[in-house]
Order: sequence, then structure tokens, then C-alpha cells
Amino acid sequence: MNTLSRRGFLAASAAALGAAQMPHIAFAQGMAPISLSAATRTLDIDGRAATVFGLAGLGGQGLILNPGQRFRIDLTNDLDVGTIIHWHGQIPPNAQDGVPDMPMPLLAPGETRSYDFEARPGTHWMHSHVPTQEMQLLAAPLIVRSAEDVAADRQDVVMFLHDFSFKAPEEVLAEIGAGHGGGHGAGHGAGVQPDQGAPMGGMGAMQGMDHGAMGHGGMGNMGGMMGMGGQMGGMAMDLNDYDWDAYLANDRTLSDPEVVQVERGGRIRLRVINAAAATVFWIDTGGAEARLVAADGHAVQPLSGTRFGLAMGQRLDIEIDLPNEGGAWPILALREGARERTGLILATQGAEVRRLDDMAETAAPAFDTDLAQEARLIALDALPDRPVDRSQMLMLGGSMQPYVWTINGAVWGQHQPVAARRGERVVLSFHNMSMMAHPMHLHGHVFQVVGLNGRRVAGALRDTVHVPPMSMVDVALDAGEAARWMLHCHHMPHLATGMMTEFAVTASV
Ligand SMILES: [Cu+2]
Repeated sequence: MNTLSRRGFLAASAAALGAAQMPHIAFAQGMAPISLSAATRTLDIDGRAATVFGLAGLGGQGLILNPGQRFRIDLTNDLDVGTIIHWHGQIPPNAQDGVPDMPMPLLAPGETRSYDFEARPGTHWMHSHVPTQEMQLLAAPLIVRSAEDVAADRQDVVMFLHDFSFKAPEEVLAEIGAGHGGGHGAGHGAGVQPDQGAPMGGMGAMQGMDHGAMGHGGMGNMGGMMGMGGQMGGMAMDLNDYDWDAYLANDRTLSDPEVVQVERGGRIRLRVINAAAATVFWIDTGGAEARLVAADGHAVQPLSGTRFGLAMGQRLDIEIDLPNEGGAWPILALREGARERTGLILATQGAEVRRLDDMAETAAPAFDTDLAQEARLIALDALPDRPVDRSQMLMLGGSMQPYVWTINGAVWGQHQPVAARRGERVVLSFHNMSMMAHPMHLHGHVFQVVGLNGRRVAGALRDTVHVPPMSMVDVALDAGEAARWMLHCHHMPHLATGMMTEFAVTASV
């Protein structure tokens, strides 16, 4: 325990935390590999048992590595189906990246495979790279602490977000594909009639009306489809193409949220991971003063506020300074364009914790349709300035009907690889020509956001960038290991329809 900070120690030893909830602290010196297994587990979701997948062998906060500790894992597949885990945010040798047949096959049931590489600090996560398995919660936090994290007098709190359905993921995908994604409400079926004259219309926009989403965030003009090149304010976009049964923070809903014991006047580093299949969240710290300090595990110039958003695959580190008094501070995650919410509670010892409804009174706005949040993020460690060797445009397309999503007009299997040579400075321009947002994730690299709708910025370092409808985001990177790296949308139903290509790096000349 000697490497834990005072607050970390206090939190970890609090009576509220059973042994199973203790963080998995592993020490750097001479340690054996950590054993993890992909397995089934049972959750209680609002009083109803749910059998889901998960990674066993971890504490409640996920896998936590200390500074200098290598990523040494023996992964065993205890499921009765093949699986493979991607270490999202890490840059392992390509053979350990965890994508089916790229280049390693799925682990067969009962198989164990070893992983060993240098861990990159920050808030990251790990998940099955089979979309239906990720939708079944085969995912967990992966936190690598920096020396600064260890020295700082602050308490780490992990907030791992997911969306959940009691239905099998294949059934969920079939419903989305058939245009019944939002079909939970009476009379909703009438809203999903194909609108042949408006290819961008359909269920998402209609669902938004059900949820009152269009009255917020400058998303008026419900009925009409915008013209190309129009501004976001007059646009009807498609949000939330599926109504999930529950929204989870650390596997719990607001009917029984995690209550994290904190100190009066304490400083919290909230590590938020959006592991949802298809839900963008706003993090709302309510009455607690907060600042955003890292995106996707990379430090940004601190940005003050009480509400920050993140798309699927993304992470945010938010520092919170608690007042010098006792109390309870809910940290909520709001589903964009809707009233549903989830979250956890920070509470001092003995504080009264009030039950919160899992529906807000008003819908949260759509996230970052104008890239306003992204524009405010500035990397602390920008990429070194150098000439660009290669630029590539990636057109993001697709529609709700038929439900198919593409990169450069192609689905996976018909794609043209995006090519580069090792060491080249490459700029990728994601141009979203569709009415849904796409969080685009590149494996094996860290990129910097350098352009937002044509305006140059010295933006955040990331591995997953949110590209809103009818928007363009440029990212710069230095091409890494000569290998085939996945480049895909992190919306699982989009990925399942084939919204993936490859960044094919060849050896330098
Ligand atoms: Cu997408």
C-alpha cells in the first residue's frame, strides 16, 4: 500500500469497500504476469438479473498498473465462444493489438495467450473487438498511473459507462437494422415509417422527437432535412438509434448507484471511460467545481466547467475540488439528446445520500454538434511541428435505411486501405457526410486534432475523435509500426455493418 496516496489509501480502506472492490494494485518489481479471463458474470440491473460477459481477475476499478510496470497479462478465454481483447489506448506490437485475424485469430474457448509490452500512462480501457461481445459488456477500465499520479494527493475515482439491453446483441442489431431501434414507446412504431424522400430521415430523428431532444442544443427544424452545407442549427440529425434498457456507471444504475467515500476538501481525479456501444454522454459534476485535465489519457490545458461530453471509446479525466464541508455530490452521466441518466455519488462519511431519478426533467442536448468542446482542448504535449508527407481524406457515409455505414463509400472487406510509410507525418481528414456522428478510432497510434471544419487548431492528443454530422475533423500523426492497423467507428452497430478500414503502414524506404 506504500505507493498509494493518502487519499487513495483512505478510500481503499474505507469500510464500504469489500475486498472485491479493492483496486488491483500490482507492483512493478519482479512480478508474475497478471491473469485475466474473459468470463460470464451476473449483474443486478434495477432488480432484474442479467448475465453478461466481463473480464475476471480485476478489482472494482479495473486493471491498474503502476509507473514503469509493463503490461504483462495472461488472458484466458473462459467463454464458450471465441474472443479477443483490444487494449484501447495502448500501442502494443501489432500482433498483440487484439483484433480478430489482424493478425491473430480469436482465442478459442479454454485458450490462454500472453501479452507483454510497455504500458502507456493514462485512462484507457480494454474490450472485445467483436461488436456483439462489447455490447455484452466484455470491457473493463485499464488505468496506467504516472509518477505524477502517485505523487499527487488526490483520490482516483473511475467511472465506466455503458449502455445495456436485456436482449441478445444480435436481436438488438436486427432491430436497429430494421428501423425499430427506438421502439419502446406506445405509438412509436408509427414514427419509423420509411421516409423515402428523405434518406437521412427515419427512426433516429423521430425518436429524438419522442424524447424531446430536438428542442435543445440548437437542433430545431424537426421535420425538414437540411440542405448540404447548412449549419448545424437548422439540421435534423440522427441521435440514439437504440433505446437501451439501462445506462450503467460501474455496472450500476441510479436506483442503486456506487457511493464513493471522499474526504471534505479532497481532490478527486475522476477517470471517465465511455464504453457504451452506442451512447454519447455528458458528464455533469453538478455543484462541484471541476476542470477537464486529460482526453483519451493525454493531458490537455486544464479547462474549467461542470459539464463535459464524451463519445464512445473516448475518455476524460476530470479533476474535482470538493468543498471543505461534508456532503454528497452526484456525478451524473447524461445520455445526449434524451432524459436518461446514470452516475455515481461522491459522499463524505455519514453524509445523507438521496435517491436520484434515472430520468432528468429535461433532455440533455446533442454533444458537440459544432465542435465547440473539441475546439477548446489544447494538448499539453503537442506533436512536434514538421512538414506533412501525406494527406488522406476519409469520407464517412451511410444511412439509417438501409442501415449501412461506410468509409470512402465502402464497408470492411471492400475497403481500400489507407496507406502510409513508417515515420511519415500523415494527416487524416474525416469528413462526415452522414446525419449521425461517428467517433473514429485509430489503432496503434496517438494522433493530434489539428483541424476543425477547416480551421487549424493545436488540439488534443487522442486515439478516438468525435466527428459530428456534416463536419470535418483533421488529425495528424506519425505513422508507426509497419503493419495493418484498424481504423473504425466506435459506434458498435455502425462497426457491425462494416464501418471499418485499415491504416496500412509499410516499411520506410
Ligand atoms: Cu459511426
